[in-house]
Amino acid sequence: MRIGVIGAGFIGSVHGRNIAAHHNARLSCVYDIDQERARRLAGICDARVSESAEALLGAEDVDAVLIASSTPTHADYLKTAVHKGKAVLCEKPISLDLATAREVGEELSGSKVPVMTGFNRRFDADYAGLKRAVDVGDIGAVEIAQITHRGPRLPSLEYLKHSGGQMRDSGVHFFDLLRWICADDPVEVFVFGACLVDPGIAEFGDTDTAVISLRLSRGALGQINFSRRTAYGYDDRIEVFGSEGMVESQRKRSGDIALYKGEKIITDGLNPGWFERISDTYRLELDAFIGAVERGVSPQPGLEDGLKAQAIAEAAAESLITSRPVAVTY
Ligand code: ISE
Repeated sequence: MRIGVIGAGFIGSVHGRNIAAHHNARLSCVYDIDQERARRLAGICDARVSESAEALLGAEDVDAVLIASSTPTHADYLKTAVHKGKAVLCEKPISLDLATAREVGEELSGSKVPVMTGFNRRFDADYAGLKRAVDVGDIGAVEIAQITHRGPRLPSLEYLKHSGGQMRDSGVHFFDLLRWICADDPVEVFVFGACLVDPGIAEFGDTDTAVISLRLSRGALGQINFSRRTAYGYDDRIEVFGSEGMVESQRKRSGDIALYKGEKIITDGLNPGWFERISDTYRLELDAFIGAVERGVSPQPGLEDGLKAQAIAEAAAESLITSRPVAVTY
């Protein structure tokens, strides 16, 4: 599969390198608004540079497009790519605002062109293990799902200003995981948020710390806690508690060495960042995308999943402002 990448920043470069290393794919071209950045990635991956996104989206040597540019550009590129018949893997979220994302969904609803939303965490082996345990009934009926996502450090202010805020940028991943693992949709959300790491980000309406409560359609409750900063690496845990048991995925350490000395046991610490913890998932996600497109089946998670997670994020962002529970409408 010949793939074009739009956006050669951090995550675009991760995707570009993964494509170039994939046994069944080739990175044919790269576009970035910063042409020097595009040249750097293209150079490493033996690809060509496209002078515009439009040229890349219409190129003969592009079968599929990976959209990893800044969030406000996703929706237009996604629509154009599908209209040109190119399969798409689009980074989350689909748009900064739900109305635009929904317009994309409506406009593309009859299309057979495969679209996948970049919820890469679904491809983590531990999270998939949790889902399996829930699916086969190991814990009975789900009653409480609890997710921790902390740190390790505040992204740059420049990134945060254009990210759409903590609920849309970070939250969407976990709203998607919650729906996927519990096989149920949240119907109501309530959020307390704060700026405890950097009070300055309040100026553009963002938060760096949040506690989110959700009610799912079959009655189960969800709870998610976020912090943009830890003093100890990336801390992520998921616990699903049910009528007949509990299943959890624990914090991941960077290694398994333990030093026994005197009265202490000193073990390896946590992964330094979220990327180190989940870097594998980007490869597995790409592999799933390529496999699905080749087999002619819809790649999962699809556009519908992107829209649903975004609807939850939107309700969460509203609750953050109003300090009231907000119903989620899909
Ligand atoms: C970032 O945008 C991501 O996509 C990461 O997966 C997430 O862990 C992080 O919180 C977000 O800022």
